[in-house]
Amino acid sequence: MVSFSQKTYAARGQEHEHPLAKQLFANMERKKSNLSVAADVATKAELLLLADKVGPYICVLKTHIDIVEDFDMDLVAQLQALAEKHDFLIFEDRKFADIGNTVKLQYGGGIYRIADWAHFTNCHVIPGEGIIQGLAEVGMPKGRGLLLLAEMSSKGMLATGAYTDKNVEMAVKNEFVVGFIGSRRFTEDRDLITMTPGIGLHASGDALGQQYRTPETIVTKNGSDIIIVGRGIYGPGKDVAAEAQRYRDAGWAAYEKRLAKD
Ligand code: BMP
Repeated sequence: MVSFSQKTYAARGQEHEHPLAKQLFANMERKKSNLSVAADVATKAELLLLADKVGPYICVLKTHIDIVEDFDMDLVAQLQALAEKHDFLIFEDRKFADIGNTVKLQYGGGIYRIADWAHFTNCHVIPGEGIIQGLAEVGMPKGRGLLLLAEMSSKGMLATGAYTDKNVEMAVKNEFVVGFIGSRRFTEDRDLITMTPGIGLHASGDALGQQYRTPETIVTKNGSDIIIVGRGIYGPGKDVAAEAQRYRDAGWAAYEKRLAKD
């Protein structure tokens, strides 16, 4: 059997049973992009400007909505308009980590109402499978998808070995789960999408434990599907659109190289 990472995104989209995964793969193929930008900025204006600049080059915009100090629902409306204009999906990197009943309230309600606008969100499975069930009760009826944090990119992270294996086990059997945050392809049992943060073409890390690897290592060698890039694109003095294009091209070249491998 051909492994999922040897298939094209287009073919995987056609074969996938989850409508959101289908939509994502079709988007990636259309835009020739496996790039997600991590928009870690502190104001509404900065977030909208960044999304507008990188929009043409990305398949997914990753947000940390609780960083935005002047958040309001108009920001969400404007982000949705940009998602429409530039043809990208939205991933709120919320990293839920509580019991099922609590995450249901956090995901569907509160100030942010994440389930109303984020196509993807993610969680830690520390509390056990109930967290997935709680999030699914809110997200499934809205056609959303969940990513499990099977690994992290930071130095000394504890998501390894048996813990990572448990993530994979839970993901395979829960239809609300569409993939993982992690550094590689995790399973052939179902086509679960891996998104990888900690990507940098130039830097090797930061002062707080972040570690960077290249698109080639992550996509060509490890079989991950989407690269997530933050400060590599909008650091001081950077031409944001040019950097986004550079990472988009590097991510896509790494994918094409993977397909060309025997
Ligand atoms: P940067 O490329 O600027 O280092 O940003 C990485 C982004 O990915 C941040 O938004 C961070 O929260 C997120 N992230 C990460 O770096 N490592 C992980 O393991 C999981 C993450 O969500």
